[in-house]
Amino acid sequence: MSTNRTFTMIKPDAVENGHIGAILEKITAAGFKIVAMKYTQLSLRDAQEFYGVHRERPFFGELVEFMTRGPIVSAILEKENAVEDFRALIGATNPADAAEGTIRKMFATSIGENAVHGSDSDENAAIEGAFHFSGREIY
Ligand code: RTP
Ligand code: MG
Repeated sequence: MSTNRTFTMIKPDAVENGHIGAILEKITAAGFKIVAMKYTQLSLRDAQEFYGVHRERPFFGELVEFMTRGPIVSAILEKENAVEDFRALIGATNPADAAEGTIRKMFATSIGENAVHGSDSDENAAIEGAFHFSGREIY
């Protein structure tokens, strides 16, 4: 398996609840290398574009409002099998269904406010990473 990349955000709920340090610790302890990272806040337009695939879903308005209400940490992570392994590390979308020890089980509060994002494919990881970072911000 070749080393590759995924994209993550620590969402506004986890930032508000003071979990940035604990989540980054879990990520690096699991073997992910941080190759880009920033503390930022999404504009309405950013969030609508980033989650555009969910535009027709009933929770879209709520999702955009949540993702823009405060700062986030966004990062590009590198590891063998990064996308799949990171999805396993964060756990199911709904923390009630997430396995013990996963980031969402530990830090998420609801299906909507679920602490972290993880890309769902190599293709989307590349698109999402490029949405948040220029080439000069990736090391
Ligand atoms: P993400 O994209 O943030 O990593 O989450 P995911 O793949 O596990 O879930 P996805 O289906 O892509 O949904 C994106 C985000 O929308 C919010 N959501 N709310 N209220 C609801 O029923 C509901 N369903 C999804 C969550 O914040 C979810 O992570
Ligand atoms: Mg998703």
